[in-house]
Amino acid sequence: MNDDARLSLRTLPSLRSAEAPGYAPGDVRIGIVHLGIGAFFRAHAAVYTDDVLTEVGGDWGVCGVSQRSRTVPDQLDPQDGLYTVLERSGDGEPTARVIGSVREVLCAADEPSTVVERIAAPTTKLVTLTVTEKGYRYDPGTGRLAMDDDLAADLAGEAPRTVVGQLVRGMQQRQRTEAGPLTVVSCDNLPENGPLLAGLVHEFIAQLPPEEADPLTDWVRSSAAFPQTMVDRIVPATTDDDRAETERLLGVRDDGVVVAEPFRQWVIEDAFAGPRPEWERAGAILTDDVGAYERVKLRLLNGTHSTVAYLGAVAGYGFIAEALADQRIAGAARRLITEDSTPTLTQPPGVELSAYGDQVLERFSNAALGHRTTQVAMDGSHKLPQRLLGTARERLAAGAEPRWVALGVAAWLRYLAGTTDAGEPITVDDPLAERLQPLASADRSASEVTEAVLRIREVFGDDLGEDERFVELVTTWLDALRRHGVLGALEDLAN
Ligand code: CS2
Repeated sequence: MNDDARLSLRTLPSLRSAEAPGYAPGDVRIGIVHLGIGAFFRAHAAVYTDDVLTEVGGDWGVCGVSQRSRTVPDQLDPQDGLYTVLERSGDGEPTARVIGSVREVLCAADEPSTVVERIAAPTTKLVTLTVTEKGYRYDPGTGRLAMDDDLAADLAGEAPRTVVGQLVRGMQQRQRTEAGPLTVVSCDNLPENGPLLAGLVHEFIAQLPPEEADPLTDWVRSSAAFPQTMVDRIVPATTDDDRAETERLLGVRDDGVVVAEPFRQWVIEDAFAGPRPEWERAGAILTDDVGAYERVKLRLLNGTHSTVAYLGAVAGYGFIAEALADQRIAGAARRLITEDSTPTLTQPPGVELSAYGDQVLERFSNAALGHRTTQVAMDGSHKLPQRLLGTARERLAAGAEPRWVALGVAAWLRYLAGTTDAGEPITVDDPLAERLQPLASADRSASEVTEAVLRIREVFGDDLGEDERFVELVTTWLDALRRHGVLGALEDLAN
């Protein structure tokens, strides 16, 4: 059924006031498989690829894969893969840009074999991923696979249900059919995301029978690449108001609209196994040293983001911008950036760290985004290690006291207790919630909570829970947050 009231290739020519793709999406063949077709990818790498298709064309269409949910396939299938990026700068009208780079959307849970076939197709040159930190099924404390029933089933040869299983079975089919090299591009906020994923792939392969493992190990080493990347764009969850605004701008309904800030950055290690889109034409930075950019982003942006999210949520602020408008929380964020995180960083080419920190706080203050504290607060057990705890270790090793990192950790512990300062319930969304919440209960003393949670190796490793200085810093903050509330504990920070 042709729905003239909905975004599609048919209604694309009649858009009211939106930027349409500068090419014919229906003519573009798939060259990229993306695992994890959530909002971030659709507002980030899919946009860079859309720019390249507009500028120089190429068979860089994307087959997007949702792991379990049918939400995005059901949103985009009737729209021929088209969707809008609604850009909200906070200064005046939002802008709408229709993206055409996504050419197919699959739900892996419904058709796991099709996912393997797409990865194995000779026309597929890259697999990109945004599956969130927990999607790698790894132990943040060791960087190794956290074996579970799904991984075990994938190893046993069932149709793969995990990202690593899908990658390995797709590579195995490429190796057997001589489909050519493949570059696997992790776009998740993980330290050394490419090498981490390569390690998980090799660890999975090593557990296969030798007759499978040996040829596949050789193929991965000779024909696959796992470049490291840093990705950056704030992409809040889409609301009904966003959808209504988009329909007003387009003149047709778009069920798949995603919202984003104007800022975007993509830094990619220039290490590919085969052809790739010329993403540098869209502003991506190709470099041999992603590490410096990655550490700056994970620590200055994401570490501050998580700290503001936990302080804000417990203080009763629903939005990041709202929390940062409170000078007590803004004061803590500035001190985290200048006193703890920045001293552990080196300046990547073209980046001035204090200006970067100011820009981060300015981006967070964009109230038009409606970025919720709870969205940033989720999955803290998988986020804190790379966002705050690396900074803590390096400051402690330098003989300094990471007071503001300790505040961020204490705010997370207070958040895990499951209530705001006003006693409102907080729903803790975290893969380790069942283990963490009893340990962080308000019925236990601040020192009991701190000592118990900092001994969770998957999050804090074997060292931070044994470092008396750090335990004391976190305990003191947690006690203050409990006694005085967030805003009371930070009273003297407003400047
Ligand atoms: C945020 C990130 O939700 C979160 O954890 O800190 O998604 C953040 O918005 C992006 O990394 C910005 O590039």
